[in-house]
Amino acid sequence: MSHSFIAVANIVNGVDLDTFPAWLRITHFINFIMMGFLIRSGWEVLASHPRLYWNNHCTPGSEWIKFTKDKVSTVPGEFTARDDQRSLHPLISLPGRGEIGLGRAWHALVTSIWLLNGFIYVALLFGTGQWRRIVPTSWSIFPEAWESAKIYMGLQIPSIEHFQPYDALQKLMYFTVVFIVAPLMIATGPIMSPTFAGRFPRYVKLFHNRQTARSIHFLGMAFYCVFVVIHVALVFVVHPQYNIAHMMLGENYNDITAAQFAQAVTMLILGIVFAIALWIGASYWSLADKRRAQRLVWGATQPIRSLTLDKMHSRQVKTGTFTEDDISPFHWVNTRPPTREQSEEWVEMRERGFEDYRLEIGGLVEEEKSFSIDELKALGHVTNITMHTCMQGWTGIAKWEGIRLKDVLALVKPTEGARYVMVTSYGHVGHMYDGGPTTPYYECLDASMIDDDECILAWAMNGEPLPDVYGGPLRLRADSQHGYKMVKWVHRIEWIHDYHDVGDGQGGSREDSGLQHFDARA
Ligand SMILES: Nc1nc2c(c(=O)[nH]1)N[C@H]1C(S)=C(S)[C@@H](COP(=O)(O)O)O[C@H]1N2
Ligand SMILES: [Mo]
Repeated sequence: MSHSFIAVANIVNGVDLDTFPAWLRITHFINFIMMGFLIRSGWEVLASHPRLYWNNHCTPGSEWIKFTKDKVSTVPGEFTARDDQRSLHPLISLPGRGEIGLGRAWHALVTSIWLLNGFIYVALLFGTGQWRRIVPTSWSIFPEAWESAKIYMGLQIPSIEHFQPYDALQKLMYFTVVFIVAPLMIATGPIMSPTFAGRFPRYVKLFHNRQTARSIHFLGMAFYCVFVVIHVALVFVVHPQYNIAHMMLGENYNDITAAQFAQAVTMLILGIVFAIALWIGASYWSLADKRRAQRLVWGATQPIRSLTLDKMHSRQVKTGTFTEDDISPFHWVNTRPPTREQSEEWVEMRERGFEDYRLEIGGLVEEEKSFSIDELKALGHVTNITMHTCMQGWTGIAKWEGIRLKDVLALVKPTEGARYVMVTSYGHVGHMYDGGPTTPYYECLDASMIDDDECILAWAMNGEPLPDVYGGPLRLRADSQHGYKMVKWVHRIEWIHDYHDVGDGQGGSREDSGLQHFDARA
């Protein structure tokens, strides 16, 4: 490899493209660290439903790619979405061990930092004229890139003049990374949120549907992984001294001393070790005290959610996003119905066809009340065709019939201090936050959720009485939120003062043991 580079002054329109300014090197390094975090936490989320589709129904067998050999029975409830979850090692995912709640928390936090860093980078790129490095200004970029490609295909290395400032192929690649793939990731990311997807159904349609958006988001990640491998390999294979000197010190190799170059190499090695230590350290830090991680990592992005998602309500019904034709032929089931050990009462009621079921409403109310399904039916009746989004990633569309929660709550008078509504199931949570014996599944709702038009208590699904596996005889549907808020096999509804006083104080079973975050929307 040539050690003496021809010094070419790369001054274009008065902008020096020969040196890398400090801001470029710093944002590049921050981006590198954040990409590692994003990919690792993204894998955590993906592992919780390791299948990708082009259709919203997520019908088993219709995946275009899956990372599991498990066969899914098409008898609902025989093989659940929980059974399908995979747990990854903390060395490769963030945090690992199937902790999807913390994985999502990290993904949100790092996205915020990555976005901020990216905006600063792009602003400075245009502000300083450095954009000429990566934005092609002439169609000749394509034939030039083809020339470079031919050189690489012959296992040769283009001469150094090609890289001043950038080789055409390199320029095209970087342009794609920054101005095509990153915007695509930013555009598809919010669609993963049921709140956002429910609020902006027409926006989702730009990407065909939510699962298409999820698949594109996955492909963007795959692109980045391949890019990083090729990019890093080429940095070290093609004129490495030139690249390392630029990346670390900003200067041309010819302009620095041997000692400075040694310093650049040391900085590079330290930088990489530092990044890897941060990535893996974040996993073990999270797993060492999950409650602390849940509080701090979710907490860091709560102000952003308060200003955005928490203000949104689903408009799936109002806009008629889905019709009878959209109903999913197969709808995933997450947890199985209560067992006799969990609730003798529910099992026996089911044997009697739920004819003596009564919904209890109590807590901080002037007078406790209870209602049979028939009484509820007489009080109100709405039909909602909506898409269910589980935070694991799958979706399903169904027609739900029931009564709006707020109409039921209007039948009791809350007393002073009643602020939240707690919905408790006959069924138990899968595992407890403290590893102890399981207790009934519950979720709390705040004022904005209670007031949501698409928050209903449903007794029928797709025109049939609500089947056992889907929460019969009565379940909650809160379609402005993730599936875990929608308690199945509802036993009791209570007005409470503060969710910190119930369960383990996090706002629901999935918040207590699944490390999700209590807020109205996510
Ligand atoms: N009682 C109870 N309700 C529950 C759950 C649970 O474990 N127990 N899981 C929740 C989650 S995470 C999801 S995604 C939905 C799944 O509803 P489905 O099984 O009807 O598709 O139920 C929610 N309601
Ligand atoms: Mo879920």
